[in-house]
Amino acid sequence: MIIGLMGAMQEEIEPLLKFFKEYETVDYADNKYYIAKYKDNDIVIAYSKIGKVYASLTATIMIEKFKIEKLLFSGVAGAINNDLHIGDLIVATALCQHDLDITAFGHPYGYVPEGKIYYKADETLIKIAIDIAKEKGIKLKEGIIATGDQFVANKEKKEWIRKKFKADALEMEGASVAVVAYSLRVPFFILRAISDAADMDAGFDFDEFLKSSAKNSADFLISMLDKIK
Ligand code: 4EZ
Repeated sequence: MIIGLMGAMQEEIEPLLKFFKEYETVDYADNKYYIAKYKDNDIVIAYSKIGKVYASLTATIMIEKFKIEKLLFSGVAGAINNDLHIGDLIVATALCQHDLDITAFGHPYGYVPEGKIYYKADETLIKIAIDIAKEKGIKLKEGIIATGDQFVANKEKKEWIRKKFKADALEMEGASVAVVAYSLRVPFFILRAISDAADMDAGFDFDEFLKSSAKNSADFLISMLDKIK
């Protein structure tokens, strides 16, 4: 099988590249794609750059050009749910776009005609994650992740996203990866470790915890590879 592993930032895929050690680098569409082997599987790794547009581009290329058959995303996120603390893992059950707004025409937030507000992640991959977390005694929250092209560092904005979307965490790529993978019928999985609480201190916390939280998330993703069939 060909498995795609994706992040948004260099720091988010660095632990993956370290794990695989040997890989081939392919330059494509102004980005780099790293091709590795793991047991019987081919692995394609890339970071997209931050935001929904770059993430959509990378997810599409992984599927259409590199022919990946599952797409797993690893990275960091801002916490909304108070259960989530820095370093904690959250797996998305569903994702939505908090910055998508044509409410002027009577549509709900996060919705455009012929689209959906929520995109559900693959249940089999989620189950694998839950089983591993139980086995290893790792805290893993399941919840809704809200995506938008903004670094949220504001309590009111975060509260608004919580209320409108029942979201547990927020970031800037997940839902766009979800739309691409859903549309192209590739099972997808979005994992994040908390780097900040999307509040006044978010910028500072993010800088402080990006690396350690990105590694938490990447290490967990790696532990899933043996169970993907
Ligand atoms: C986006 N990612 C942050 C990229 C920030 C700075 C150079 C995750 C994230 C996030 N996104 C962590 N905390 C966040 C927050 N509070 N708001 C949005 O996916 C790049």
